[in-house]
Amino acid sequence: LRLRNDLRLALERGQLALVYQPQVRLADGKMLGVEALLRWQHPELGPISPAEFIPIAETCGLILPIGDWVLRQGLQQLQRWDAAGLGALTVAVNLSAVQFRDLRLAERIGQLLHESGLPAQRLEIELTESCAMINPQGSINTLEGLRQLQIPIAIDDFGTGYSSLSYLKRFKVGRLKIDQSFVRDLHLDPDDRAIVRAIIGLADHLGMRTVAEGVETAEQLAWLREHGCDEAQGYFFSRPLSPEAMQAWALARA
Ligand code: G
Ligand code: G
Ligand code: MN
Ligand code: NA
Repeated sequence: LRLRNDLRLALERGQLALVYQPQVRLADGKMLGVEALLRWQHPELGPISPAEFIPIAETCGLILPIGDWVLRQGLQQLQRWDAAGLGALTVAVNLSAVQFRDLRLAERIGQLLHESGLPAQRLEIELTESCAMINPQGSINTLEGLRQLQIPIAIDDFGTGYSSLSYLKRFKVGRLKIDQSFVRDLHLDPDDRAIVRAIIGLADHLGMRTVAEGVETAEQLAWLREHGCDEAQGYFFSRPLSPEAMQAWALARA
């Protein structure tokens, strides 16, 4: 209850911030974009994870304003990085199930894009597999609305939910993010290797790209590259960084 009240104030008082983690193309090591990750610096309790406060925001009507703030902030950051000469990066934003079932989602995001003046292709919406499967037919409709606006979509934490392959085909998303639980023990566990190979093969055949999450070692990276994964993200490249640190990282790498 305390957190709920504090969260109400957090937006107004500037306690929310985005950090960014690079997404790197494996073929040539080029940084293509970032994932935006939300942080709450509580004045007394210190940093609170979105895993803890997003569910609270969902139950008290705060997720839509917070979600809009994240989208607007991420797009504004892209404009600042454009001005700093970082090259046309994309920003991937996580969406909660409550945002996703808002019937005006496409309209809201279209409006925020319009305000930013950026093309839709510079944004990517990340939707978890379990969130997409709460109401699969509803998801198909919502995803169609986003597709009409040419907004790229990724299925996040792929492999941990229970999406049937027939729905996956009908969702028509551009990218699958391979959950980090399969990447972690890639070098130890032949089952994980089989699963990741299968996801990459499936994505290839359905015309989707793959992003491996939670890549921490050169061995994982080499295996993923060798097996045709398109992109990767994880501590091997960088932890999530402040906008300033992300900019320095990108410029040093370019
Ligand atoms: O970055 P971190 O490991 O703390 O993220 C924890 C969880 O919070 C992840 O599942 C991530 O997808 C989610 N998350 C991070 N930022 C956002 C956000 O802006 N909106 C939503 N809905 N979830 C987020
Ligand atoms: O659910 P989602 O995939 O959006 O959340 C990503 C989460 O994973 C973030 O909280 C982020 O901080 C975390 N993360 C990113 N890279 C790594 C990594 O290489 N290893 C681990 N253990 N966590 C990571
Ligand atoms: Mn994500
Ligand atoms: Na994920």
